[in-house]
Amino acid sequence: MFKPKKIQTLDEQAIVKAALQAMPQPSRRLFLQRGLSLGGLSLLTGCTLDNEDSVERALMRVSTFNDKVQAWLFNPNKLAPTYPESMITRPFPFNAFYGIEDVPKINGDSFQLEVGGLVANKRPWTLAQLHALPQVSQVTRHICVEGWSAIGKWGGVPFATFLQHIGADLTAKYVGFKCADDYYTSIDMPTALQAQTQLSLTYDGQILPPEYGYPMKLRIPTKLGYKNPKHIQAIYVTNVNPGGYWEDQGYNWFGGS
Ligand SMILES: Nc1nc2c(c(=O)[nH]1)N[C@H]1C(S)=C(S)[C@@H](COP(=O)(O)O)O[C@H]1N2
Ligand SMILES: [Mo]
Repeated sequence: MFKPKKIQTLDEQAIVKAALQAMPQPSRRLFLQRGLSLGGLSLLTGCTLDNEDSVERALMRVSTFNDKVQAWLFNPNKLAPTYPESMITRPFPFNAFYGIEDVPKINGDSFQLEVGGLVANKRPWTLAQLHALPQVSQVTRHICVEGWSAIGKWGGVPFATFLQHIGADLTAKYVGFKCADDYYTSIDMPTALQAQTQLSLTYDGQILPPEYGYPMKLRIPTKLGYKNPKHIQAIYVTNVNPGGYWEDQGYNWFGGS
């Protein structure tokens, strides 16, 4: 969910910039064409913008509206582009909200993936059990909002297969992820079930290295980098939007790429 940073003063430019950031491409283009103004934001949201709270409320409405538009535009049958292995970016970039020296150290032998919420079978999973499920691989492009993208190869279990194994309520709205480094995020169920969404255990044919999310990450080629959680510790199915580490600081929740 969108929580804009506190707006100190009613600085028109800053507000318009925040509204634009909260907007997905098609509406952003429309607004840029029409020259978005505070008046426009006020018309769009039906909010009177006369103090900080009302501006926050208006921005929140824009963002919630965006999530709905993106969810509506999302085509669960459309595949993200795939690439030949010769196009893999080497070395693949590392990114996290901390430096590479602070990557969590996880003991795979004692590791157990927790499963919870609206699922029939809450038994935790060892890595061996996950490796015993059918494995697939993909070469896709990871796009980070910070302005870089890179092609990589991930292998693991189709996430839809995993959700079936745990008896997830597939009519629920969200799947949430808790990570070993205190990162967290959540996705919509249609994206969770999309054919390329993968519970990844390997990178480039090797066990997923620590910096890329050992012991597992969720690879979602239809979503931006911040919606791809690394070092997953717990997965839960819910109808209450769990938000996310960046999403709760203002990044768009749907985060389509
Ligand atoms: N657990 C965890 N997952 C995370 C992050 C993080 O800080 N912690 N950063 C996200 C962001 S913003 C990006 S761009 C990608 C980076 O993944 P990479 O290191 O494999 O390139 O991880 C995403 N998943
Ligand atoms: Mo990112």
